[in-house]
Amino acid sequence: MLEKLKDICKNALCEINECQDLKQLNLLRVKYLGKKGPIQDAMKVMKDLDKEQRKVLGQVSNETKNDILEAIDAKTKKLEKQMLEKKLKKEAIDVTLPSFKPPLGTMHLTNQIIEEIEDIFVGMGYTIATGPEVETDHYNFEMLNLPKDHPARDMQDTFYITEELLLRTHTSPVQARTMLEYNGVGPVKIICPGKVYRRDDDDATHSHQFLQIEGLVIGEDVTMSDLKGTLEFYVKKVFGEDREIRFRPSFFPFTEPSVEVDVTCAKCKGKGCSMCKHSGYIEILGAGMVHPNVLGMGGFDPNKYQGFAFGIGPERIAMLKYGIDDIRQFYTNDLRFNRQFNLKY
Ligand code: FA5
Repeated sequence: MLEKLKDICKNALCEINECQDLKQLNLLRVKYLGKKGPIQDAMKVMKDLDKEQRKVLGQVSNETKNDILEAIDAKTKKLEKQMLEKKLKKEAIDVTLPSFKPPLGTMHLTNQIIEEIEDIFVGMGYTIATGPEVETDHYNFEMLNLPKDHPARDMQDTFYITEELLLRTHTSPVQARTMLEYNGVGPVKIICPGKVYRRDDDDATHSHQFLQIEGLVIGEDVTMSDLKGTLEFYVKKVFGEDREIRFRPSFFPFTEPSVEVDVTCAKCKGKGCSMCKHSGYIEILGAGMVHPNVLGMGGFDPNKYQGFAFGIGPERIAMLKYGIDDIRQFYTNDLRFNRQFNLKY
């Protein structure tokens, strides 16, 4: 029996030595050390042996098991080391190779045009104000002389979140917020760029989300000619010295008088063509003198202070400046479109 165990051990060590993968090694473990293995089988004669013989057989069978186990453990470590070395060799990186150049992004045209307009107004002494995009009915409408159920609310179809909360339809609520911050003491000279939202159907000139830049000036001697001079300066800076503006009477509940501002057409320079529908002019923004009610609600004494305000649509400015024929181009993120206007960076 002892000879048989010796043979089993010899065979096992030989097979373990030749084994070349971990899966096969595990099968050998089961084969030799499992319940149905040859060592367990050899132990079946135990019951027919006397005490001394049993002791010797038990000792030898334990030694055999330990020898096989040790050989399997040593082989496992060896195979694992070999596998790791193979993997490391395969995945080795040549750190001296030149790396890939990540493609460089560019500033989006809407951001460029906003920066350009901001620079013009900051150069005239304006500071930049901000306000929330999720706005209250109170600031978006009521503080701007648009009480609930006022018919002019229809001019700006609104995304309501609750009855009191909405996505701002214009940047004009920042006028009201700014006035309250100044506690009725002028002068005020701010612009506010930001996103606005309207339930407009998207088409070539309308988007349900677009940008506006609000302007607000309050002082003790502010007149309509200050508004005109400011906008004329701005238009010439953006479009060129040869462009003229004109005021057309309009209506906004928060300004009185109110105007739409047109600029001479880029194509025909005011003579009239198909682009400007033969009027010679293209509309670019809404503006007016701040309504006394709005000044009053904002904490300014309308007998002491006057102000003007305007609301620019920067996408429409960019469209006119760069000949873009569809506002949806700004929001579809076609990189070929975006890359054309990498003017600044
Ligand atoms: C207003 O939103 C006023 N709050 C502007 C204003 C401010 C007037 C201060 C007086 C004093 P209006 O709805 O006309 O006005 O919008 C202003 C500009 O936003 C438009 O001239 C246009 O350039 C742009 N605009 C309006 N609706 C859209 C739209 N759906 N998509 C893209 N641009 C738009």
